Amino acid sequence: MVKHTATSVVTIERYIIEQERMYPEATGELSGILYDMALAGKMIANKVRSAGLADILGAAGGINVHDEIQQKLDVISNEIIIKAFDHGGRLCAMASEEMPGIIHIPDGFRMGKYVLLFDPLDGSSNIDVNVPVGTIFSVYRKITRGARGEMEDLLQPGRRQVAAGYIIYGSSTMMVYTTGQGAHGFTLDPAIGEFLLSHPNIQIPERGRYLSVNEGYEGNWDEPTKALIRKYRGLDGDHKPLSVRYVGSLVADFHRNLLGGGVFAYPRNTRSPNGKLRLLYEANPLAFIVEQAGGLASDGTRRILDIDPTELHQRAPLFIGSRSEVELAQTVYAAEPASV
Ligand code: P6P
Repeated sequence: MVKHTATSVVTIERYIIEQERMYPEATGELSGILYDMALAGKMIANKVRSAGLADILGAAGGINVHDEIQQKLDVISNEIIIKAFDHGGRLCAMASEEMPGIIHIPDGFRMGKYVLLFDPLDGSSNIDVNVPVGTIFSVYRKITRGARGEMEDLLQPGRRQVAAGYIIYGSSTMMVYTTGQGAHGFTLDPAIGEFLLSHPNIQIPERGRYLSVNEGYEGNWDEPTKALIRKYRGLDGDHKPLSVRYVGSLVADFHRNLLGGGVFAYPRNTRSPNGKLRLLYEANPLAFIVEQAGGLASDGTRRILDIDPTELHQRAPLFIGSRSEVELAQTVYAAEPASV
């Protein structure tokens, strides 16, 4: 693997090929999936950037599986990703956070040996107020017999991911991905339409600076959670207070903490006993990335990547980011288990 620095002019395509060369047995299919996701990200970025201009803001009127008003860009982003992948012959099935069930590859198209799970536009309720949003994705190898992908291929624990990443549509568009060889960031140069290596081998600081949590739910938290958040805020007298930064868009909060150090917490609460975030579409891919960057991801007691999923849209409480802060959450809940 060529040693790159943040000043090397390296496109994401070239970086993917260089990583592929580390595996003599590689067929190039996984590399193709990463190329196609980068292309889909550029297309979605173009739509998001122009959202304020064309009259595509506001609700599409559709209702997604989580009874949330579906933003038009959610629908468009979902279609962009499906169309980018349904004919490439690399996948045998897909699943989207915006759709209820398995997305089969249309008859007549070649089947591949991977499955793709994605959240096409997480945080889309923030679009109308110009807050960063993101696409999140996960790739697993097919484990069932036969050509066609099955639900069992999608319901794998996060530790079996072969790749994961996100694209953040913020002040700049960035793609961060891992294939298990570190986490790497690429920034889109809109003048040439290329993602260029900007953050090789990201390492999250061991101790956090930031706390990302919606304190509006404090009245719905159990006692151990209240005690944990007090520790994060330094109110227990034993811990340095963290600066609270909460955008309300997971990818934006996660990305800032990944680069600057911090913890994102979405605890269970009496309104959402399993938290709000989805295990397969949000927690697992970001957990793979953060562990590759030297951080941790837990539901408070279990490593996120070790949770065995039972349904596509199951939720999980999430504590993700710097090792020190996630370990503190595990210590608090080990002493007094969550009671909601
Ligand atoms: P709350 C956006 O709807 C989202 O799924 C994540 O992007 C974000 O982190 C979370 O919900 C915010 O949830 O309950 O704090 O508004």
